[in-house]
Amino acid sequence: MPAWLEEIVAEEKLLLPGNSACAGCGPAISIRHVLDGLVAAKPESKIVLVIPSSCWTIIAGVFPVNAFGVSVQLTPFASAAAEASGIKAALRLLGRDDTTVVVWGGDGSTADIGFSGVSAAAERNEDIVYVLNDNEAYMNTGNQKSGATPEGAWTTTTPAGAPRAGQKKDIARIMAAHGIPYVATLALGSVPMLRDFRAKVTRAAEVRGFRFLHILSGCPPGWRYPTSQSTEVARLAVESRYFPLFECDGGEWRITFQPKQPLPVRAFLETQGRFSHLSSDEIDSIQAHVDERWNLLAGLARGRV
Ligand SMILES: Cc1ncc(C[n+]2csc(CCOP(=O)(O)OP(=O)(O)O)c2C)c(N)n1
Ligand SMILES: [Mg+2]
Repeated sequence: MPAWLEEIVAEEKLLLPGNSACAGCGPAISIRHVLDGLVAAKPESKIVLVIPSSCWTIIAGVFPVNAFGVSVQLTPFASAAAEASGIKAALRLLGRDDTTVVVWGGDGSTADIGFSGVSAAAERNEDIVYVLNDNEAYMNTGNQKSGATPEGAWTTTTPAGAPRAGQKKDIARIMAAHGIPYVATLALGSVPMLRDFRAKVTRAAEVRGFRFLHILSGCPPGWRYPTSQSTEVARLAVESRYFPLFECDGGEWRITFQPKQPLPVRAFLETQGRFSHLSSDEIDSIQAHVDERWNLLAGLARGRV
């Protein structure tokens, strides 16, 4: 095992055992690598985690129980970014500016209900790390469609007979358009992707100002795949270019993971029951949109890999 991976395996894990995440929860793996990655990058810094309403309100637990080895503040959807901004300002006044304030927000809260607050905090360039934990629907309340739900997906509000029309909101590009210092997309599907993931968390720890990390993580009950498959589904999302890994660092775009031989998007869609109703024509249309988005990104990155 390479030394960097041995160090990661040996880390003290800040998502504690015995928490109430579902079996195979993709975001549970992701949050461990966000928190532990921030600590590895800046061991002297404390972390305050701000969590708007989501599955993670439940997983975090009810006071005095806490599923994390860091301080946690639970908050309504719309106020997470404002609350994180206020916590950071208060810590600064107390002389504890080295504390990293992290929002862990779902796609419903970030892309939809809390978006005005997220956009305002980005526009003010608040010194916080905002993580979008994207499982592509309002999962805690039983899988309702959000702005981040992909085209064609089944949810309880977009049933198989009338699945999600229109396309997933391009939230990372929307955030980059705010001119913030750092935006990146992350997914955990393989060892090289873990390395890419951790490099982006390290970069987020180094940069000052508003940092936005968009993580795609699968939800076994919501996406309808077996609990053992979260990592494989994330790998297929990236290898098929359904979810490209890139960053926009100081305004410079770079594709950070180039699939050697891109898989057809069908390989990703086929792993999940939420897409099982799709016809070949519908899958072709999704493929065309995947290719369009990739070409747009490649244009922004202008060959930077
Ligand atoms: C204003 C408001 N509307 C509805 C709810 C009910 N609610 C709690 S969690 C949740 C789902 C959140 O979805 P998302 O942000 O994607 O996070 P996930 O549950 O998928 O992790 C909803 C709708 C709420 N808490 N507040
Ligand atoms: Mg969600």
